Amino acid sequence: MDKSTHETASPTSDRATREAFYARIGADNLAPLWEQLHNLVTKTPRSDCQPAHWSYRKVRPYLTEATELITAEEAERRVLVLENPGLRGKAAITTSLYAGLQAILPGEVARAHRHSQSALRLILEGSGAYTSVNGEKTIMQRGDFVTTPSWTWHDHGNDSDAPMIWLDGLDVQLVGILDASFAESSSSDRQALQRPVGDSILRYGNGMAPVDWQPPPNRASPLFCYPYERTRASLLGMREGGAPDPHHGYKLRYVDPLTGGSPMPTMGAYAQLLPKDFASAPYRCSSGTVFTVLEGQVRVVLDDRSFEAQPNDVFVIPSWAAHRLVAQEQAVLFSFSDRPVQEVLGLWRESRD
Ligand code: GTQ
Repeated sequence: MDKSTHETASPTSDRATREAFYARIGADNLAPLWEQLHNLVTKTPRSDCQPAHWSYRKVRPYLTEATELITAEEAERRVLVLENPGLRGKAAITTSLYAGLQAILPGEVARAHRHSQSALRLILEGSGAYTSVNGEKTIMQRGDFVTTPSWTWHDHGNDSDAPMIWLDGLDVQLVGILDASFAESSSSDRQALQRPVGDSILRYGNGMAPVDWQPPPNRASPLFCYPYERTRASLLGMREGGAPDPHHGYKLRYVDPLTGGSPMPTMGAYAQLLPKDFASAPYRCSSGTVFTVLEGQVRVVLDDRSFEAQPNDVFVIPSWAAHRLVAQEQAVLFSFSDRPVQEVLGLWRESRD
């Protein structure tokens, strides 16, 4: 073999020559990998998503203003989007997920539609409004976790005498990156009801299932309401039964009772109880995670900042950001993330320091 092929090549071009080359090939839709390799294949996640905190006390008056500005009917969904400060203009709370606060006044209806995006709701304020999913109405109370899986018809209405506010979580960005968004509006405001209130809890929520049940094509749980009463009873019961996990306190994930998987394939949802004076050990995982406080108060401590989260506040921890949770009083947190997606793709990681 020619000896010259083994010699180390010396740099042959200056910056200007290279830039000129990049410009020429750029005109043919080509780009040099070597200029961006280290930004594409990073040693650890490098997210534009920033840690952020929305105080309910601050946001709540804006929701009242929004109800004076536009009707639920005109808006279709009257929502203030929680935009991550590192991702402004993208309607994203993390790189993969969307979150918003939806308000619906007594007598209002948010008309029926369906879309390929999966949605979850966590009820923050009010009681007695409903969401109908695929022909079944669920009456919602504070703390309830409700799903509207991909391509299910859903409409919301408020027959109570007070405003109802909930946190919406959707996989908008995930579906967007896959170019898999489809949506349809119903010709009627309210979908026809096919089953009585509570039917899915009776059929799927008691450790049993209809004898010939088959998994649906959207791969979502047929149970779509998880009442807070039950979640809370489980968390309080666990507290009596043993020591908390040093990183999570007492933490449960919501499941599809028929598969053990997440309620919807694209988003995992969690509830955790932090006992009074609990201070978690540092933790991080590769799923950016959105939290809301259901009870108590939590101090969230990151490397370069910390904040105090009160009931109904929302906060977000980006992928791979180490954090600790400190509870001065007993606290209950709800959270959601893209963890099931990363797990099924073999990507999910955590680090427990
Ligand atoms: O309630 O159907 O926050 O379709 C964003 C998109 C809520 C909903 C949102 C939606 C909904």
